[in-house]
Amino acid sequence: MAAPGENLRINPDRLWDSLMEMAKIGPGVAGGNNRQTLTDEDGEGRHLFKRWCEDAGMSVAVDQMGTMFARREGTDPDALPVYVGSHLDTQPTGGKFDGVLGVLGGLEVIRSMNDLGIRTKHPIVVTNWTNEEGTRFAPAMIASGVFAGEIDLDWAYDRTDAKGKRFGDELERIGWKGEEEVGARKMKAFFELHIEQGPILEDEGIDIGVVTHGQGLWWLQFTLTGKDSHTGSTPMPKRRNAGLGMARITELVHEVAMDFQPDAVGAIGHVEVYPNSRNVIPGKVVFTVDIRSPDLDTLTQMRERIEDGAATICEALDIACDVEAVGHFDPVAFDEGCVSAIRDAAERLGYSHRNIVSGAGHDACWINRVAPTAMVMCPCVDGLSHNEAEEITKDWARAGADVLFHAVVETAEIVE
Ligand code: HGY
Ligand code: MN
Ligand code: MN
Repeated sequence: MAAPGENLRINPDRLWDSLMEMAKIGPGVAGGNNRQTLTDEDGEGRHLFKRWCEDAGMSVAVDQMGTMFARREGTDPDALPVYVGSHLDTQPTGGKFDGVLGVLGGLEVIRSMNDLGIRTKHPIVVTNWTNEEGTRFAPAMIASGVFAGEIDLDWAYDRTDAKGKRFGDELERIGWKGEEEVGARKMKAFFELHIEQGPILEDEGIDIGVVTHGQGLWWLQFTLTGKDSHTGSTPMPKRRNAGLGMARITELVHEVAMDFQPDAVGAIGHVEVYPNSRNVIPGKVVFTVDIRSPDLDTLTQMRERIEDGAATICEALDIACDVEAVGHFDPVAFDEGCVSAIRDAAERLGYSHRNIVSGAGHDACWINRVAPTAMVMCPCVDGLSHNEAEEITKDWARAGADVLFHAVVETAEIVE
């Protein structure tokens, strides 16, 4: 029987095998994954995860946003559970580990508890949050946002993808729309294991990122409206070129982010051009500006400068400019008690570690609003993510999951 804080270790081969097994579902075209939310592939991955959880003795519940909760009983059924998890959905050109490591790392904690005969006072719940990526249906972290009471359920159901399909309809179609009220569950704590998705840990040769904060984010969807016309016969002064407006705003976003270095990033990753014909000046473009900063005041100034600058650009080009905020959360400071549990675990297990601010958004950023929350990160090769070439090593996965194991079972209070 393991004693509190004893040198608990997960089974790295079993974790790695499960990661590789899940990666077979929704394969990409270059070795990664395309398992986008609410697709048939997402549904298949959910079924596999559910089967694994049931094989590990857990009961699986699903809420109205499709989020999955796999529960391992504690000795006190009334004690608030400790939650652990992340997301199984991926980018269209995603990697095998973004999100998946956190869900299957949580499952590996349960499997290891079963192997070692560990009992805890508090139940433990492994969670798969629906649509963390926000790539098919904006915004990102939509299900954890509804759970935290920051996003309205019906607004979420009405989100549409590029083909006009509704979130709520697709959730029903794949058979993963649960009955449970979103957010009714109360948590003692939530822990999320995630790859860093940046270069710091690998560059410094450090095993574990103790995530103290997360960047804040705005997703601003711009719709510029000019006039379709012939690229050959329309005189330059008479053009109302929405594409040119987008190009100038793209440059503006980069300049604003560079003005606030090192505490700012900005880019445009989503673009729709209409009519998208080689010999038609685009009369309409729709694109999403993604700006982030760990500092709230910086984030606010960035948004103001970009929206004011875009209005000036569009006025000069005689095109209309509409902006809709389709995603937002403020910078996050994680719970110091949970952060310490992670740092102490890394220390006791002999893993090198450092404090780190998460550049990417995570479900933990919303759950931190409703429960004590913290994250543990492991390195990834070249800091690359949201790319099919995303890679980690088995040792990095082991280190992250070992630390997660300690943080979760100690917070859940091991019972002798
Ligand atoms: O956008 C993000 O930071 C996350 O990968 N969804
Ligand atoms: Mn992720
Ligand atoms: Mn991601």
